[in-house]
Amino acid sequence: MSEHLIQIEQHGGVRVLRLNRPEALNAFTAVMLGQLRHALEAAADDGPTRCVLITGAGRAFSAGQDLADPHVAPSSDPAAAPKDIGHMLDHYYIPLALRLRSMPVPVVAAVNGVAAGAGANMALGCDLVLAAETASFIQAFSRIGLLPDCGGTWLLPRLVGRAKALELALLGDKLKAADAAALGLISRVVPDAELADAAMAVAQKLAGMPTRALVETRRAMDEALRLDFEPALKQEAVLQSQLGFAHDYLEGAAAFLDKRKPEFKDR
Ligand code: LHQ
Repeated sequence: MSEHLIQIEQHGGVRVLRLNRPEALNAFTAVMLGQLRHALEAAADDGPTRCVLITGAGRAFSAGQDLADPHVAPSSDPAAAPKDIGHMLDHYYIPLALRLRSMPVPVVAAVNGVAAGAGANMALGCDLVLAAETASFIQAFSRIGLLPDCGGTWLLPRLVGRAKALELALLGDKLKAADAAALGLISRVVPDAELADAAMAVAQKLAGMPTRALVETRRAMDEALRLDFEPALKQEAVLQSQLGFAHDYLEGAAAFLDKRKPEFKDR
């Protein structure tokens, strides 16, 4: 049996997925990416799980693709044909990025240390991103002759605008967590010692909320980014109509009127 490169814990409705190759700053190997995909599928299929929290073991969140992995490492034999590293994207990163963005529950990233390359963009693809004060984000791709992947070219300009997105991507400099928050790249920075508790509190709060409404909000916002104003208004009406027939709305509105705490259960 292969090692547990993704550690899985359950805390009530929160499924914690911990990237677990601390000796290599949680750099992704093909095996690890496969385990992460499997863990996300399992969380998506698990009814009681109402929020996923992704974090890293040790001092890093993730240093991105493991550059020593045989799938991408340049051959020491100059006569060997170059590898097509695009296969890693097609087979591992693209399905993973799509899965993250379409999870039936909200996904929180707790960035506990450096997040570089695909590690950074995997975090930025989550719904809420909290970071420790000493964490950092590096679009490390340009340093090694690549371009931002794992959604970077899509996410960065949308999150921070073209000028800053290009600055981050072209220079590949380390961005401190506080600067990432000031730019609007992430949602919140907390002292290192408080990250685990703060992220769990956010995840537990989300787990107690009307999951379907949260997930439709993510989907509607992603979709609205490519819509004009009027189609976006119409999309809201269609989705709101659907949510209006669901248990959680009926329960939420009734609980408000009854002055009691609602019990949400849709997923
Ligand atoms: C690593 C790595 C690493 C292997 C640290 N690999 N070992 C997709 C598909 C196809 C192809 C390519 O790419 C992609 C997407 C990508 O993600 S491309 C970007 C890949 N990532 C990087 O280029 C980042 C490389 N790492 C770094 O620049 C530094 O390690 C950072 C800035 C993250 C941290 O620096 P330090 O805190 O100084 O730590 P360190 O460099 O000393 O690393 C500690 C250990 O982790 C070290 O191993 P060692 O045996 O010497 O202790 C590193 O070799 C290993 N490690 N990143 N990506």
